[in-house]
Amino acid sequence: MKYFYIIISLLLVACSTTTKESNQKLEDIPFIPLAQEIESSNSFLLANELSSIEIKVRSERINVAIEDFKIFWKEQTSYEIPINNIVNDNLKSIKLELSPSSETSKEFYQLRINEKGIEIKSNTEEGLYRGLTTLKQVVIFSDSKNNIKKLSTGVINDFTSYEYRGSMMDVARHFFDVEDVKRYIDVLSLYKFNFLHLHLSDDQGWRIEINKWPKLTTIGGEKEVGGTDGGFYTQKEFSEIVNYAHNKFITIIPEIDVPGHTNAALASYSELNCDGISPEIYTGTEVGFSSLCAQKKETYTFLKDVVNEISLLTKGPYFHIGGDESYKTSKEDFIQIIDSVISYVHNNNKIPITWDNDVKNAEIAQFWNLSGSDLIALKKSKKIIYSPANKAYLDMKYDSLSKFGLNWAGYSSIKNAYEWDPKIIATQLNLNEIDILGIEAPIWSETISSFDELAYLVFPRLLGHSEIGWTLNENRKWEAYNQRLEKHKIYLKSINIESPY
Ligand code: TNX
Repeated sequence: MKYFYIIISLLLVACSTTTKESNQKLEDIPFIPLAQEIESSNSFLLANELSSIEIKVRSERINVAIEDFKIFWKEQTSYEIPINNIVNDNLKSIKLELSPSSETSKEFYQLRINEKGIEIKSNTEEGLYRGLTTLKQVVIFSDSKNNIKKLSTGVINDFTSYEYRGSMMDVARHFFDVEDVKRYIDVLSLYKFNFLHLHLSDDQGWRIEINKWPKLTTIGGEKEVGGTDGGFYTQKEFSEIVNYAHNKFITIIPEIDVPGHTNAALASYSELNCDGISPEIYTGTEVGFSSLCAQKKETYTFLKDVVNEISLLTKGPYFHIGGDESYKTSKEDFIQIIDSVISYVHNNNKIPITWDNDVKNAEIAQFWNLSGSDLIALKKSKKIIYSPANKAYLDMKYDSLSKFGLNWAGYSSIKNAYEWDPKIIATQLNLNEIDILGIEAPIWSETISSFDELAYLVFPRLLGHSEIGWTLNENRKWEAYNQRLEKHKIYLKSINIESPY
């Protein structure tokens, strides 16, 4: 009798596991960001049955993405999958197709999984790439049967809510090398981010080589917060980052913050200072004490050279010129310097972005913290990028126990960082008529100096911002998101990204 019960219990366990396995539906995959429409059908496809990846697209970037996907497939499934440049309808394969359609939603793609294979279609290369990242998440989170991934069938129709989904890395307060930036780009791309803003200069460091002004990096790049060795990107290295990001459909936005936040430049060249004397290198964390000199002609030569050289190295349409916390610059001087930089940016056919301080002619303002004059500036701008510090700043501590981070904008739990809607903030500020380009989550680096420390603050909150940027607000629910997030934390851990919560 005892054996009878044991056998029955074992059978029950076996049945429940099989049922659990075979019951996973496409809509059960914990997508982040959540896809807009998921229609599951009740079947599955075994990963080892897929014989090849077939692409009908002539695109350098898609080719690179497919090569990368091939490596990913091997890691996840243990199977090799060859790439074919012709499409054979009889083969069970993964097919990528650029197909003209009347679909106008930005970055729209359709991912179809059925017993005959997998198909991703889009109007644009960008849409295809986003579809490929969704397929990656299907593979990562699919159940296995006898160690073979079982991909649930169904159709996903997906598109983005906002055209700008960004993060910012402050490489000035502490320097992060090319490998760190690439590692960050890898994760950003899996979560459908499309912009990475690099804060390349500040009081504590100048991080990009400028051929006409070499001391910016030899002197201005030498140190970082706390007085440890800093660093900088050579122009070649910066181009390497730009290209790496471009192949992952992420655009790099360079920022040179002026006229304040310029101690590193002022320390490198005495002629940029009104009194002709260079200040000491600064390794503290105060803000608002430095300013370029509006009365010196060298200031404008310097700014023009910097904007020209960096513009040549970037592929994207934007150039961020800072403009925040210039407490040592008079209003007239501020306007004179900012207006000049805006014209240099325009001369390079780029669009200037500024922080939301009172900047005339700002085409795009990045909203971070509100005071009266900032609101006027926001109203003058044509477009807004939302980064409200109390929601989107990844350097705010989670709570009083956080090992790193600041708390001037308050603590920001994972829930706090997820539960907000840019449109509601726009309504509260009476900014309805202004175009919301999208959102950006900055990670300032006063308190962090390595990738692991950065990861502590960034993950998992960054994933919430990916969903706010991509998924329609009515489809976002905290409880459901939080359950999906649990699975992503396990995945992130598997690629050595530890999050504290
Ligand atoms: C505000 S946001 C700053 C940065 C600091 C950050 C720290 C902005 C435009 N300026 O200089 O690093 O707070 O949270």
